[in-house]
Amino acid sequence: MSFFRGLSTLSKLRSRAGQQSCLSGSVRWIQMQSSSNLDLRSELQELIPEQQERLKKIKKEYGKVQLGNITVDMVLGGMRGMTGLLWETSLLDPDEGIRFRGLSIPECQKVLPAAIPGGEPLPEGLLWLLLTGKVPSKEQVDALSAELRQRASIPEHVYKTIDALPVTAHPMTQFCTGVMALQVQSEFQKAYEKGIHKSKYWEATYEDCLSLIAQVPVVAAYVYRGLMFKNGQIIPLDDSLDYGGNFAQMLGFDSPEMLELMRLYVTIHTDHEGGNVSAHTGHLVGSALSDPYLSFAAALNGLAGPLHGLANQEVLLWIKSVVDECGENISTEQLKDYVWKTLNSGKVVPGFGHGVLRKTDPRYSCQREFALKHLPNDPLFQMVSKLYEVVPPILTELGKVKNPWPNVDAHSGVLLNYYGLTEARFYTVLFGVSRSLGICSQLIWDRALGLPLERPKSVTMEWLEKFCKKGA
Ligand code: AMX
Repeated sequence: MSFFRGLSTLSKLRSRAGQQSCLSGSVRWIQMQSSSNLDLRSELQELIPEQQERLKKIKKEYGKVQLGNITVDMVLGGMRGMTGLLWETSLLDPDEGIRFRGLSIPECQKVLPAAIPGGEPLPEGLLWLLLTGKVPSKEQVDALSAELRQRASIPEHVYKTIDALPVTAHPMTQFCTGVMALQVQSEFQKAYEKGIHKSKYWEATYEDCLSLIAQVPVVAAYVYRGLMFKNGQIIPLDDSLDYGGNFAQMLGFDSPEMLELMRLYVTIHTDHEGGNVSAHTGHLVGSALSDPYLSFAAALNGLAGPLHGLANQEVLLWIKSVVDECGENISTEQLKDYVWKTLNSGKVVPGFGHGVLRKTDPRYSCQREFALKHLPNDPLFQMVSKLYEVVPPILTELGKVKNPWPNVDAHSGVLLNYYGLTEARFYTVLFGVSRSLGICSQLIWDRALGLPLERPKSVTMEWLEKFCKKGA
């Protein structure tokens, strides 16, 4: 059945949620046998053999088909534009933005189950979609929420390990240390030591991934509520709440709007195909059969870089520095001057630009929609709107920036700040919690499909010079 010719189709699909699959391509759905599995693992168990066969067929029939030419620019340019990875859970189009198993963000907002009528999608629903390619029913999502709550307990040593760090350690350092401390419970590692057969790798990986996804919000909340920001006043998990809602309340926020924001936030930050630093790192480390905790901790270290996930922190700090210096009622001309001042001091404008996207990031747009609905008069939101007008022409004028438009990080901080989560240095941890859903989903498929150790060839400058002269 062909799909996505208009959002009107989506309302029809809602009633059939749980009966369709978009596994067969990024913008095509195929009819699947209806499934009544409430258990995600059983659902996967059914899907894996067919996807293994599919991969075998692709290898056999198309193994020698060329996907493009590798140029010296690509090698020197951080592999931009070089197709070199298999990543099943999402696909990024430079103009249109991300699709999760074929579904754009607005489409996910329409079809994924929500906590309240017409509300934001539940991240558990997106996890189900990423893993199975199917839109889950509300019952399936509720069962998954309950499973995640059951898996969320944290061994005491994890807290002690975090506490051993200086109070001033960056929240991402604390968070990543917590994830590393969780690693001692890895089922995959234990099973591997016992000599598990490779056909069973995915099962132990699944166990670790579901536990990790369940545990990271608790660890993140511990970091937030710790001595750095909230004097160690820890708030326990609420057994009646979903994943995103629970995360917000463990952080100390219980307004219905903040719960909705967190559901949206966690949903949209999960996955952005495979080549970005955090996703690629998780996949690369996982390819050595490092367990999901090791792989995800590595991914977090990449996310902590200012050109990647740390940009959300940088954006709010930058916006606040504009307000400190020029006030909330800054004129357009003054704002332009401030942007130029930033650029002339050799810095980037955080929250703008992208390695793949060439238009406004739909993750930015849906946060803007949220802001227009809930906080249209917030002065910092108005500053973000003004930046949307001011920054792209300036970056275009620079002449070298390939994408002058805002990315996901240009918006998230002002929303969080509005609801009282004002500590910008914590923002990348939120991004990290969400990324666990995407990176872990792909790790499970990496193991299920038996994807190999990643090992691209590298060369030296001397090699390049000799090779190119020979060819010239
Ligand atoms: N401000 C100033 N200069 C920028 C810029 C920005 N927002 N975006 C790109 N440029 C510059 C680059 O630094 C580069 O300059 P150089 O040639 O002197 O080194 C030049 O423009 C070309 O870069 P590009 O090909 O357009 O981008 P890229 O793929 O190399 O980098 C990114 C992409 C995101 C790192 C870059 O746009 C950037 O630094 N943006 C600001 C930081 C940011 O918002 N990061 C978050 C991205 C989303 C995410 O991962 N969470």
